[in-house]
Amino acid sequence: MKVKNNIILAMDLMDLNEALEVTEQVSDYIDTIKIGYPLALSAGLECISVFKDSFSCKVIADFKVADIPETNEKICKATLDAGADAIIVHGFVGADSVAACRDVGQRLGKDVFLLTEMSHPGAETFLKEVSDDIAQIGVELGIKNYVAPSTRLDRLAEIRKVVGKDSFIISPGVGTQGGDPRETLKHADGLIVGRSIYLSDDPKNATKTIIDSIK
Ligand code: NUP
Repeated sequence: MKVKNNIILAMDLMDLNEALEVTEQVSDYIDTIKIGYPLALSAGLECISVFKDSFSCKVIADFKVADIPETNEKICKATLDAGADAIIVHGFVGADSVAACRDVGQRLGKDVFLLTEMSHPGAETFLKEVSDDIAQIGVELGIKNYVAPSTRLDRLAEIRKVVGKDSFIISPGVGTQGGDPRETLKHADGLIVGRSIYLSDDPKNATKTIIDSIK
């Protein structure tokens, strides 16, 4: 996946019109939008195609799919059929569940992102211990796209080592959660940025400031 200016907007505003207005303001700079449960549950799954039609953007559905393989398959199919270009899936559920997502992605010609370690402090309780193994499962399954945290650069660097330089890593936690854009891009290919942009008084300028800081 090619991401303009290496920035993915995490659009977690829950009012569709407001979400579209803010996205419009940054659309010169950003061509990839991540939509998760906050917006999809408030505005409906159709919001994916509304974004795609309005901005000709790529949409990554952040549904952190984490179920048995048969259910994962249904979730991925419904999401990708609704127009999403990619879907984020959890790895802690094991290889069979991830493989089910991978297969739907392959069948529909769409991307599957494997979430390894999460960016929030609570990820240290359980996930941190197993995230290298999760990344390794992804490698064994031939997954090429990963999500790994900008808030713990040592962990991000380690996960990069596991998945290799040819894999594509996008990294949340930049800005509000404390991650630094420039440092993060030493290990990742794309930054996921939400509140620092969509809660800013001037989302366009906030985006430009991040872009200037990573040049
Ligand atoms: O580990 C993760 N951390 C994280 O923040 C995995 C994620 N998918 N996210 C998502 O990235 C989170 O749900 C939100 O949509 C976005 C970060 O937003 P913000 O902290 O920049 O507002």
